[in-house]
Amino acid sequence: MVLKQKKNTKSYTPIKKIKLLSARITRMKVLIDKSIAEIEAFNIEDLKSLEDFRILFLGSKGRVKNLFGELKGVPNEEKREVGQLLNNFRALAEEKFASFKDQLENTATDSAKIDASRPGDDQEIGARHPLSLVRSEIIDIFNRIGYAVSEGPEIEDDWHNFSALNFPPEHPARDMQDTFFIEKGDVEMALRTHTSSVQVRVMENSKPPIRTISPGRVYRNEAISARAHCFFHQVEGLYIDKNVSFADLKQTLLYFAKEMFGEKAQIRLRPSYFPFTEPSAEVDVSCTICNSKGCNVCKYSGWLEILGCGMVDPNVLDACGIDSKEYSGFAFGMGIERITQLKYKVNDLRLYSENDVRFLKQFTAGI
Ligand code: 2NM
Repeated sequence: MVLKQKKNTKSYTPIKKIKLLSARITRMKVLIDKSIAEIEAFNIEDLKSLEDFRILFLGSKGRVKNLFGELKGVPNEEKREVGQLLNNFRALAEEKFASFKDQLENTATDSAKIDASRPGDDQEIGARHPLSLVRSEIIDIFNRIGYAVSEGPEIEDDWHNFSALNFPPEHPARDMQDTFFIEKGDVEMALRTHTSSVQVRVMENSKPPIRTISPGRVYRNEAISARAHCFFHQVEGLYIDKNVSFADLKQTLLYFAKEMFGEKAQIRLRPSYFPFTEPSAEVDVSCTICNSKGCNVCKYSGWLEILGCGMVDPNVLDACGIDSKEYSGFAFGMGIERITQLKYKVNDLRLYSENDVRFLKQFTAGI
């Protein structure tokens, strides 16, 4: 009988059991719903509350872990449904955590994020180009004695580049082999071969006294080598007033040489020829590399050629509308590459335009 009863009892068991288990599932569903509401209400506002959230829901003793633990007691036929609910619940907690983590890590400025004891990142410092450094230095030196800076176009007409500057029609510089010519409509234009063309404009447009320097890029039709390039940079100077003399020119250039190469620098002038000046001279500075003792840079002469100069030819003054009977002036021109070569011992002109950082970064200290 006992067995029977037992049997009878057993026949009731499934109903009882299902009821019991249903109560268990209902309880889980209630718990999940409660936890979902908790997730939604949880206020994450910094890394600390984010971590609290993680521990409460996703930690090893958190809600997700606990509820998944209870899945073991759920009968197989209901595991699927409850498992689905639990998966959704876990996904909700993970999504909220990831989204706040992302936001906080990208915007956080609080001390939890910034480690003030870390060494700073290295900053790559650019360098000014040596030609630019030397150009600025030349401009500064002449600014100090009252010279203004004038600039003009690189594409010039025949008048400003040649005729006004007393270049005779048959002068070799007017040849295709020496100058780059370009067609502009019907007119033939030249890439300026010197910045004297800028000074023609200054003379045409202003009255003496004139004290100006014209830095800029110029072009010559030359084969490129270590010593020549088809473009380079010049600074030309012009001073026009009443009674300007050759002595004024010499003193101005001596001042320049001492400012540029040091107090010990000396200059010497050798007679020369330029179409726009008469008389003309070439100027050497005492070799700063060997103190004039003789070295391979000055070719054991003790002197280095740095510029050309002269008294502005009266033809040039008159062509530019300045009365050569009332005024006189001097002019000079130097290559920035050449001055830079002497100052920084650059042995190949091509280095200036190749943009090799190993060359350029040697000038960082000049900033
Ligand atoms: C030089 C040498 C000598 C020069 C002449 C002029 C101007 F416009 F007044 F005629 N400007 N620059 C000059 C004179 C340039 O370069 C070697």
